[in-house]
Amino acid sequence: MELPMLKIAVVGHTNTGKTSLVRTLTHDRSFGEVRDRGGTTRQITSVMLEVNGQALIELNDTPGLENAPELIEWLDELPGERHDGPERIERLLRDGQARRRFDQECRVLELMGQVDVGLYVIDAREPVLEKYLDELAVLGRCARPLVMVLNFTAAADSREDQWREALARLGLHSVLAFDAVVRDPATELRLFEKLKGLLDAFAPTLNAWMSEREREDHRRQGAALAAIADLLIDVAACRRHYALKNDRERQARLEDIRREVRRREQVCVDVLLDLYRFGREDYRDEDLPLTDGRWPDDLFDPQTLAHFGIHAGKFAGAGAGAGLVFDISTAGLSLGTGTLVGTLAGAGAGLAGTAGKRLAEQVRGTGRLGVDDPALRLLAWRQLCLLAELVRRGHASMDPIRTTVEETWKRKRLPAPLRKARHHPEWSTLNRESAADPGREAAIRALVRSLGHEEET
Ligand SMILES: Nc1nc2c(ncn2[C@@H]2O[C@H](COP(=O)(O)OP(=O)(O)OP(=O)(O)O)[C@@H](O)[C@H]2O)c(=O)[nH]1
Ligand SMILES: [Mg+2]
Repeated sequence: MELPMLKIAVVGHTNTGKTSLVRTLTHDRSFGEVRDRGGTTRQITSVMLEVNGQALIELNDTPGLENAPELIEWLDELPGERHDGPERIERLLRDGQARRRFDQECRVLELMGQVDVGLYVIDAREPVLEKYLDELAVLGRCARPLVMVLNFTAAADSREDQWREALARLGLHSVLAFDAVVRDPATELRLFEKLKGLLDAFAPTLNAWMSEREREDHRRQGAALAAIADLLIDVAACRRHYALKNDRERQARLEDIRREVRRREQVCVDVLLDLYRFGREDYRDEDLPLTDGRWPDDLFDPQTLAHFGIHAGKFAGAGAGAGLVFDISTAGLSLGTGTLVGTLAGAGAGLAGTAGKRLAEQVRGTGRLGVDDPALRLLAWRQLCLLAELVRRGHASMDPIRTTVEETWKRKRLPAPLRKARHHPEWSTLNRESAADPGREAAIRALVRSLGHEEET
């Protein structure tokens, strides 16, 4: 069914965050130009919100209004038809001289005549000045519904209450508190709900758009879990070999692993931030457990494990250091440094079948290093905490997730796909450039399912 396309104009005084609002609604951080000064946007710019190739909503970003006080006087001086606002606007637009004088305003008013609704963006930190009321009076003559968007409401000096009262006095009751730089799917949804209440004919269009947003949220969460699963498989399967008895080589490989795994974790953090539209420059650290877009505590510091309440492995610090254990490929058997040389081959040979034989051959003469269970638990848990934090910004009540995640990752056995990955060094991109493998893909899918299951409980 063809849904009617809803046309929206985003209007308001200059430098109130109109372009930022369009960016937020389109989820496109590259839309237009945003700067902390007036007159940044000079042209009307349209962008389409589409579902399956069908354009549902047209958003029009506009240059800021700057000269409303003079314009309202000009309009009031026109003779005749005092109460016919649109007629007066028409006369303004037909008057060449006035058009030149009120160029910016005229372009906005012309657009208003072509849209279904206007979003009037207010910098709520500003006092309720006469010039803003003049803008509302001019826009009020366009005979289009207006929704008031109170922007900068998260600022300490926001005057939201004063604005609400002033707007109510003007008979403008469709008001929404917003903060265009904090991406918050819940307020975004409230805005579309508000439009739905105001524009009956577009209810099906707005419903379709809101469902699309919901699907997008699901897809995003799925992609985030896949990114975490990918990281965990890479790290679980990570291996470094060194010649037994060559202590210098062993130390060097240990450092390799630590460096690689830290880098790999950062890749995952960046993917998560990106998925939730937080570039390093536009999220605020106090909202997230990160510092400058990174986890502040080192993954391989025993203090970090303690901080997250995860028990360090029995042999942590015995030589390999926290987070790194020898020969993790022998079916979860952790071997301390003391027993390493003597038992490696034996442990490998003790495994059943050909896999055991292969391991035994591989371990003879070489030691292997990998990342131990506690570090893997920490790695999993902190990415899931970050994800929960990112998701929670949009859905106020996600707190219970934390405890189930915590329970699993602190105490229970590691999920089967990760235990399996221990035996598949070929699955780790930390071991080889391309780790594409059907087994790896299946393990990631299974891991996503088990991670997703926790998210839902
Ligand atoms: N803290 C905060 N800053 C915002 C918000 N909205 C916009 N800004 C900032 O305010 C400044 C102006 O934002 P723009 O989106 O360019 O404003 P505009 O209304 O399009 O400006 P013109 O095109 O010049 O009329 C930029 O520095 C934005 O980063 C908000 O809700 N909160
Ligand atoms: Mg702008």
